[in-house]
Amino acid sequence: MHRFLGAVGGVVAAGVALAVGYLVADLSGGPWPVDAVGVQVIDWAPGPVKDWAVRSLGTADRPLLRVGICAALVIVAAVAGLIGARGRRRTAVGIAGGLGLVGLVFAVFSRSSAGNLVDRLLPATVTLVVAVAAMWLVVRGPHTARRTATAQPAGFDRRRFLLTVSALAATGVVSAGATRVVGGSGNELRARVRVPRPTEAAGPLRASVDVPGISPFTTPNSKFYRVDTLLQVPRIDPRDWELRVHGLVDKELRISFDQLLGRRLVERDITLTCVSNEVGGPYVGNARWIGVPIADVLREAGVRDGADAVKSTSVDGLTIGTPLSALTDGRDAIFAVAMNGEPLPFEHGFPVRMVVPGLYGYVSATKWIVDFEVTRFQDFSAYWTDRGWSVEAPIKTSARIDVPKAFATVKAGPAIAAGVAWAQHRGIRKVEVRVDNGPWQPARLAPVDGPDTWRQWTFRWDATPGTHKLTVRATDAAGEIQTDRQAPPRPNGSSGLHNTVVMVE
Ligand SMILES: Nc1nc2c(c(=O)[nH]1)N[C@H]1C(S)=C(S)[C@@H](COP(=O)(O)O)O[C@H]1N2
Ligand SMILES: [Mo]
Repeated sequence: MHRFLGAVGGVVAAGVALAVGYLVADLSGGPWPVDAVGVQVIDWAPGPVKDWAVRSLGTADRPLLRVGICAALVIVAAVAGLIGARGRRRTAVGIAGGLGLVGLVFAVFSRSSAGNLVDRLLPATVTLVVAVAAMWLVVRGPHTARRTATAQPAGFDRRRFLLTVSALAATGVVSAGATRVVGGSGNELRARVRVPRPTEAAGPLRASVDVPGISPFTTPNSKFYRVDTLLQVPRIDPRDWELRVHGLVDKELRISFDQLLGRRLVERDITLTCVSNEVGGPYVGNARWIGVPIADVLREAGVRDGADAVKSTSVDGLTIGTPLSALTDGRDAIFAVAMNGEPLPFEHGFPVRMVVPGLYGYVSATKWIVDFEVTRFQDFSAYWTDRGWSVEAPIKTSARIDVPKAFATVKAGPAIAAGVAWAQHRGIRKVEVRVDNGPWQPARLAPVDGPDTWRQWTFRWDATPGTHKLTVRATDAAGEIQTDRQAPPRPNGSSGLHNTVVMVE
């Protein structure tokens, strides 16, 4: 019986350590040891595993990774508690300490949202200390009574054990609760930032097409897709933020957040797309951004001959390589500070990120950017290209059917299909829909201001009873028809036509 209790005690010891560590991580901004391990797992995961995770888990992959690591910990902690209950107390405490040390090592070496070493070490150190102390408190219980001369098994002070474990569990629960109450949501950091008035404001938004189920022209921040490789979102204090511009430039620049806001600011609608988006997938969104033209900054720094790329780095050390030409050819590439009328949400790069029309996010849209180096592609490789994705990745012309949903049931008679199409920085000229194997018929296009956003489309058709397949294709402003050749996201973006099967009755 008390072996089982030992296992329970081990789990509680691990739980309290993780809970207290989480609170410290939240307050300090340093990595929770579980996340430190998780980020390294992400970096080490082979490409196909990552692709699978994105494909089948989507944004649930992050919480699942946390759960997986915690589950592994719980099992080891249970075993440690069990061993401790059988009298090998030092081993049990040693295992707890070993696990804590692993967390500490990963906190030092894996990518992390924390800038300085103290913040980095704090949560893992506290977790380690609590883990060791809690495990010791748990396992000493069964062995308080000395073995008696009659060689009876050690007396087990059940009451004391239960008290200890309850106290530990309560500490864990209180820590978890405290995280919710006093935890740094970081909201005050964003609240202090006033959305700057753009030097060049965008025109009023045209009314979004209003078919139930269609993607609105502007994606609300809360619905905007998120793709990155951190478990803990950085919460950078803008007062500590600085962008270093260096490399093949005449003059190095260091730009503070206030200085950035003091520069010429443009407001633009730009659609972002992730290279991992499958045909018809959700990793695309459109927002109204305010930011500083990157070309202005480059002009001030003075680009030297021979440069053809920029290597940008986010606070956690992740790197992205962008063709210099996309930043200087007149398109609206910006250091964005606002998204849909708000300071950037933390998940989307607060306080500053890059946005470059026409390029997939992994080669252009650096969130939490802190370093901007003008360089040559031959002189570096970036995070994603090290993992098998193409060095250059313009966005492929795509179209998506939002309504009807796949396998929806539709009433016979006049029906409507609707969705979005995008070919950033070229623009969409035409969208066509085909019912079954019929002719391609033009869809109606919503007005847009420019080539850098997606375009909503609607299509009226006469639904006849039976099962039908709707297929959509777009043509970009250069007259290039979207290819029907199917390609997976890797290495430079999916292609193929999106279709939806509907039941008409
Ligand atoms: N620092 C950082 N920036 C990043 C990434 C990342 O993993 N880390 N992912 C990129 C990718 S792959 C995409 S598609 C876009 C997504 O931006 P969003 O999460 O704001 O939609 O951010 C890009 N910027
Ligand atoms: Mo992406």
